[in-house]
Amino acid sequence: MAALLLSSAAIVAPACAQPQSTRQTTAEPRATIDLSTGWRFHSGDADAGPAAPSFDDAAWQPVSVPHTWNKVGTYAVTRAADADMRQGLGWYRRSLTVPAALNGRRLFLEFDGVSKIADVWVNGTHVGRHAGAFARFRIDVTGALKPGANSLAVRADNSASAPGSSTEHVIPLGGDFFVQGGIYRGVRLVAVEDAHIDLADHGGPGVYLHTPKVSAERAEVAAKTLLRNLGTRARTLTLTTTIQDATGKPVATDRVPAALAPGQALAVERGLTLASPHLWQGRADPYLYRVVSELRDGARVIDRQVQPLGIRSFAFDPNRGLILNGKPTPLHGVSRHQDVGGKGWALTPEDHARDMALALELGANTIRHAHYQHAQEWTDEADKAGMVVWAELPFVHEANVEPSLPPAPETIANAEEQLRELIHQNYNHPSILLWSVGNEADIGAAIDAMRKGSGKPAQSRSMLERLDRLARAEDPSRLTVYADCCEDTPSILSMQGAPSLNGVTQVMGLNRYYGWYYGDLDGVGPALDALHAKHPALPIGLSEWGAGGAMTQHSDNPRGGPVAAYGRPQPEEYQSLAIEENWKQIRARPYLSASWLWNLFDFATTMRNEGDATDINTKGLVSYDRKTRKDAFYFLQASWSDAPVLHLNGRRYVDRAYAVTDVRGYSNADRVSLSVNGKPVGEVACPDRICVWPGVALAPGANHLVATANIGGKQVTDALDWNAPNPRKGVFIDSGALVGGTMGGDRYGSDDFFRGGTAKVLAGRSPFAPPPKVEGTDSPALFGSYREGKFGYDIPLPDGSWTVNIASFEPDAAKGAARSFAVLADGKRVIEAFSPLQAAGGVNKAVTRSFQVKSSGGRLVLAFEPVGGDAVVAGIAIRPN
Ligand code: GCB
Repeated sequence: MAALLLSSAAIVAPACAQPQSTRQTTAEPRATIDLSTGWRFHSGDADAGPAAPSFDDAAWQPVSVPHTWNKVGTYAVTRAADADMRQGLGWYRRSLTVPAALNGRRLFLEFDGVSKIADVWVNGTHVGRHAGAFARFRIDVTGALKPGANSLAVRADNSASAPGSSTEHVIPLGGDFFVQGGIYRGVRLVAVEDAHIDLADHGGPGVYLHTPKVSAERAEVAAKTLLRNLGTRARTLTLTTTIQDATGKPVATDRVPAALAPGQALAVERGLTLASPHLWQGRADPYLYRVVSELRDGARVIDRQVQPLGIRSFAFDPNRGLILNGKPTPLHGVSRHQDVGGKGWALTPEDHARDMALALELGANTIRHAHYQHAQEWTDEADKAGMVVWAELPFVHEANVEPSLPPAPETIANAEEQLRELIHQNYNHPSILLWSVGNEADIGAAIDAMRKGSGKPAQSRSMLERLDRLARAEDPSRLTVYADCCEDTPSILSMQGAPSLNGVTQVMGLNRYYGWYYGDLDGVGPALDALHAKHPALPIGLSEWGAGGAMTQHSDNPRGGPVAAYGRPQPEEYQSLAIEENWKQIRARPYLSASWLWNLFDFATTMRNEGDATDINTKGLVSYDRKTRKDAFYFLQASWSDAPVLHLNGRRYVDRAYAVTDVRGYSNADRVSLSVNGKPVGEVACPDRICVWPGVALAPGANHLVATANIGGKQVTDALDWNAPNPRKGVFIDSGALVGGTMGGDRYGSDDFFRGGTAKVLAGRSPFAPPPKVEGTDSPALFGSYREGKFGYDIPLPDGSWTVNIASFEPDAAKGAARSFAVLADGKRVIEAFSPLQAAGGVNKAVTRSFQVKSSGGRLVLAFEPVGGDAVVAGIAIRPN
């Protein structure tokens, strides 16, 4: 809406605005002066009263807004040297020249977002404070500004929310994202007449539109316009409301007299009717009308507001999902956080447009705003794109900075005001169908209890209920939703006895990470079925699902390791597998109204140091800088989009560990052909959009792989280049590991070529505790994971004579005494009964066994057979004799 508001404005800021030019078109009723340039910035508090007009800011840094002082998140296992994680105060100053043409007007400073608390001074006078990082706010500065030059100072405060801190009662109090500081969205001065369309309504536009009755023949449009007269004389005015079609042609008009006494605020409620309305039908047809509201004094327009209007009806059915304008509309999409690598939260309209273009390219038709109010520019994009939007209040993880305590009244009041702002400011976006009043509001107490070993259940319920009631009262035309973390999951957090908050809101959102934080890769379907049966009257949305995808960690077989969460390696191939498997379950459940993959983009969070990144959550389909689409992006694109998709996986896994590997890709073609170095490998079908060429032999050194397909009569290709090792120099397998590595001078690949057994990692006593270290080896990393049970390996190996070295150890004191196993090579027993505990003389001590083999037929088959207990293998090295 900001864009629309600005388009009606006439005073435009010059490129360098200190002092700004005073160009003005007096014909425009509502004038704005853009204040994005000419600021000086100082990080931290400043001693000598920077609010004072006489303060000398010459030494401060010249900046323009949007601006943030933070720089968080890097794809490296250590923090970047130029990372800036400061949480606290940041000062901004600039001068502001009020042109003479604005004499007699009411003047408002309008901020689109200052994080997390803003204090504003004009000419040394404190004119206002706003607590909340995500909403627009306006301050009436008519009395504080004088004609000519003025000084403007803003103090932004993103102090961490801790007991006794300035942000103790300003939500969010927790969460897996970094709250960046600064004036990170637009700022302007707005000038109106004394009598105007209200600017003091929780930052909202003052015009509120909805469509109570919609059919193909007729739509009723309800328009509520808030008028205010701040002047001292009574006014007899007219309010005209005009609906324009997408070409700008008026299609319905309403005119009503509006008498405003001095100081009076008036809500004018009118109904307009449209015959044969063109409906807003999501991505299929996101048709937008505009509503122009004009306040006139006789023939003179004294204020004008322009708002988008999408005409649609909708319902969420517990069994059939979203019904949009009478049509069942299955929703599949993504969540989005608002930060971008290199820019943080300080985004331009172009950044928002590029992000939306990526969501469209993916084939998403719904977006969840994680976990707070997003910029107007972004939500305007969503309206135009036809995305269905879940908009969210930042009530995340806890209701009190001491998670086991009930919410403080100040926190509830702040959350209620942020909710009013969210709803009022976004009311006219047709894309928004759901107001989320929270995300995992009970999890902070569960984590706290887990860390301390005891604790009270979360006390967020009463606050969630209040917020839900408020949202329903503020906007009965939409539905409320909440994202639950844990009900009936095998998550360690649900074990902490947190009572479920499901059933408070009208739609039940479920954040579920099967095959990642807990459970099996195919666990999500049965879990959703059970919750659907338990809450039959509630429509369900899968509000989060996904897995981490580190772009520099790779696996030849992502089934070769256990669930990768909690800081362990998270190769890109595991993310792909988790998304493939979860999606099979999700798409088979038509009762699910929607699913939102977590997340469209990698994002900054100082809670994490995992995968190949520091301060980044790697669950994005696209990298933090938006430059790299991970493999999983193409799987979902092939599943969701109508565009031809053909993608070979593994672009970032160039230096391969094995000379023989499965080649995988994603396509919506019926069949796809592969060639390696110009030689055809074969044509395969791609069931579920997944194309697999098993056991492809690569040439030592460079390999050029080309996939081709015909999709809808169009020839499509994709190609990539890999380097393969020479298998005659040896094969090295890191058993039970999702990611290999170079150990003792040898390049080990991830676990592969195995049959049976279970992959395990050496775990600490809690997800937060470090794992034990295995002694007696130069390569402890090789022992960080292992394969256990009765299992075998069928290893592609050139014919010849080899020495095989098996690395083992005893990970478990309780099982050690009974454990012994035999090793067979090509069916022959080469080791009779091997006890790692006996051989090593203790638990977590490395031990190896070697034997000679002659391979034939291009493979070596190894079997590990329990004699007592389970076999344990940490690594296999095969070297030529
Ligand atoms: C969640 C949270 C989200 C986290 C995500 C994760 O359940 O709602 O804020 O970022 O999981 O990646 O763990």
